[in-house]
Amino acid sequence: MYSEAKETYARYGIDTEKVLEQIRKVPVSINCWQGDDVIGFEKNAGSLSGGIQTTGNYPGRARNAQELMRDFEFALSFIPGAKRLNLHASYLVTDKVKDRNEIEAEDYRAWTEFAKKNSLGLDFNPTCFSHPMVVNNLTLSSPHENVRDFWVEHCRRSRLVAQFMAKETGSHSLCNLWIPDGFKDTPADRLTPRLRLKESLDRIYDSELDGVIDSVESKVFGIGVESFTVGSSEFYLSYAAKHKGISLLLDNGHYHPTEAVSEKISALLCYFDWLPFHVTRSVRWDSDHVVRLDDELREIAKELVRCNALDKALIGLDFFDASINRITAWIVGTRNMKKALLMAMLEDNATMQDDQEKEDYTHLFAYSEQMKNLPWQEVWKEFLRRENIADDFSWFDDVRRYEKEELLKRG
Ligand code: RNT
Ligand code: ZN
Repeated sequence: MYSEAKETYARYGIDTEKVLEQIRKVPVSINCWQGDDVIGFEKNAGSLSGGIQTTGNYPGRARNAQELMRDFEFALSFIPGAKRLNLHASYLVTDKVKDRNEIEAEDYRAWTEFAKKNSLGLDFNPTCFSHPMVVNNLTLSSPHENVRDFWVEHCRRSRLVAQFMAKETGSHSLCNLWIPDGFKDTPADRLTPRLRLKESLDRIYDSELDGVIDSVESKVFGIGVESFTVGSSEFYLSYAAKHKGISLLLDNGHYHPTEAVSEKISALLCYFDWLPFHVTRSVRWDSDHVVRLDDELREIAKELVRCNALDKALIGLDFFDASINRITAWIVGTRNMKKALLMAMLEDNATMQDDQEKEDYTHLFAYSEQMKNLPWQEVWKEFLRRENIADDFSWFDDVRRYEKEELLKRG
């Protein structure tokens, strides 16, 4: 079946062997927080706040680092190609009681060891939510100096942790900042909080760090902070554009419903060296559903391939669904991202781009629909086989077995 598909693709000028070589190398950074409902391992961990929400109570949530690592490794065994792990500061592994403004590289050594063992790159995020120092939904833009200082310190230390991760793994580390800051109801002053956030960012990003790629993540609204978001799209886009070394992270759940992140990629590519992502799926709001192989996911992947931007893209995932088996969520969500990339690589983009330049929109229209008839599934299955992963649905039985033998025994 694969060799037939290979011949079919060859007739369209696509070398599936080259594509298989290429797809293997594109890393996807898998979010650790799908495994435990964004709770983390702090000694006094509270409930999730910051306007984001995990819903569902499927059994088997990872309750500690050992369980999360075991679950993650198990999920990895069904995901082909290069992988990274995306961690939050709240997933530190230490016996000590440490507040967020006290974290150190050592607190994440268990993760760098884990990453080395599993050939993973590591990405990192300061955790500016689920904490009593989030006062009235504000962190870096708070009117209270002590609140701002606390979170500036946390973010500065987070960047040092990312630097440590980069050094240990020999790969870069994306350090992405997202804060929940906003107001439930219409503010009287939108400017002052934004100026304070700008000042806090300047304190956080006062020097470039080896191996660290810094990014800022904007948002429209959160639950309980519906009327105003300090770190809006225009705010962070401008900040990143004006500050060397800062990138803008695109989370496709963070825009108005008819805005498409796929449409923004080429615009940012004109100006930025790096293009970090939180790929997610929003259903009616920023609901962080598990990524499906849907049209927008495919369009994002197509843009990256067509713009020849795979070496600039830092593809990370951001979903957390507690209503289904969490390992299944990791496997299917990550595979979908990779499938979308593979499908994009298996289109005859050269001919279609040529159509556009020659203004032959009729051929472009018909030919782009014809691309949908090509046997990408056979190439996907070949990809799995070459990675020693079963090419059928049997992985699901393995996950069910793991659920029975491991997850259901957790309290
Ligand atoms: C929230 C942001 C943020 C978080 C994670 C946990 O709306 O998307 O990226 O989801 O950092
Ligand atoms: Zn996000």
